[in-house]
Amino acid sequence: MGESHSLEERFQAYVDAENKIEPKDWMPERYRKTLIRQISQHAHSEVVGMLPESNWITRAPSLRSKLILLAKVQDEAGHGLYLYSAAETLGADRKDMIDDLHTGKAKYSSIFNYPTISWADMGAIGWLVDGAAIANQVMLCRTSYGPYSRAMVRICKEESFHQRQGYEIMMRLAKGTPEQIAMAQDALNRWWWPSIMMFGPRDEDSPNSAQSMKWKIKRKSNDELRQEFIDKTVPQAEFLGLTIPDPDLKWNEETGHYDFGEINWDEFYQVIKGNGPCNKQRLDDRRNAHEAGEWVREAANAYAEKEAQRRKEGNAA
Ligand code: FAQ
Repeated sequence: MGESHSLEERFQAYVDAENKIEPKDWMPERYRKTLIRQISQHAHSEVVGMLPESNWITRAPSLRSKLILLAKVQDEAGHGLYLYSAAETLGADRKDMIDDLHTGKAKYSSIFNYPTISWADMGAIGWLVDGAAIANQVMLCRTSYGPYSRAMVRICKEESFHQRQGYEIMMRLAKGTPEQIAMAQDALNRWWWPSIMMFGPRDEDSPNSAQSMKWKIKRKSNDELRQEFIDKTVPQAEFLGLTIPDPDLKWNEETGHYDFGEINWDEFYQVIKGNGPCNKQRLDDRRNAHEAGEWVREAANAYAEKEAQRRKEGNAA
């Protein structure tokens, strides 16, 4: 007991000195569990996050926009893969993680449970959802767990491209015909509040934040990041000539930040409990995709087994 106490103190001092924790280093069990929880939820979000956008690949308005959207959705798959790998370095099993997603046991980001009903939603997702993801993930490039922080560096570079492609779509629509302007405004109206909910509960209602910040898993709190995102995004909406759907949004000279209206926390908790507009559809689509890919996994495993056998025979010879 005494020994583990001093191990924890040494661990904390090591983290406080800004060292990275690597897979084979000693770590408190709760640190490992917290990371597996966060990284696997993050991986699931990337993978489920492909669904709302893939809905529009076949309906993109030009070859150029189709190519860009396709590349973006593929990037999200790649992010999921790095993140599942990062979770595996902590001893998590990929099959278990994926089973937990498919049975509804694991969480993934609330934002992906909203429908994408027009092309403008591709713009709003890139601009707002990737924008929010970047705000949160730039701090994760400095997270204390080495493999997670390294995965985040590449992910952030790709998310920046995603954010630009979304803003470009919004810009074209917002400078277009009255119908296009209305589509852009409608997408902003529907995606604004869910995007600011993405940052998670208010700090006082966030059960994991204090410990995660002490361990430097998280570097900024949910509310700090939400405020940064709002401060950065309001001028972008003004540039587009669109109106953020919050009558209480107002620049506060004293604090140097935008004040904003009350978030509908009841909606947030309903969505993360599984009762959002598209939760069921998203999980059904994931499960179907997984089942349809069974033959690919079987073939890949058969090949891996054959290769292992061949190497073993080669070594014996
Ligand atoms: N949705 O105590 P906290 C993306 C849960 S990736 C659902 O504050 P924590 C890329 C939370 O897990 C987007 N659940 O938790 C893309 C916890 O549940 P638990 C995902 C949420 O971990 C773009 C409980 O509430 N990004 O968008 C949400 O300290 C476009 C209490 O909350 C990441 O995952 C939510 N919004 O802070 C892809 C980034 N918020 O496990 C495609 C990494 C909270 O105790 C297209 N994750 N919960 O039962 C993080 O930074 C953190 O996990 C937070 C939550 C900040 C999300």
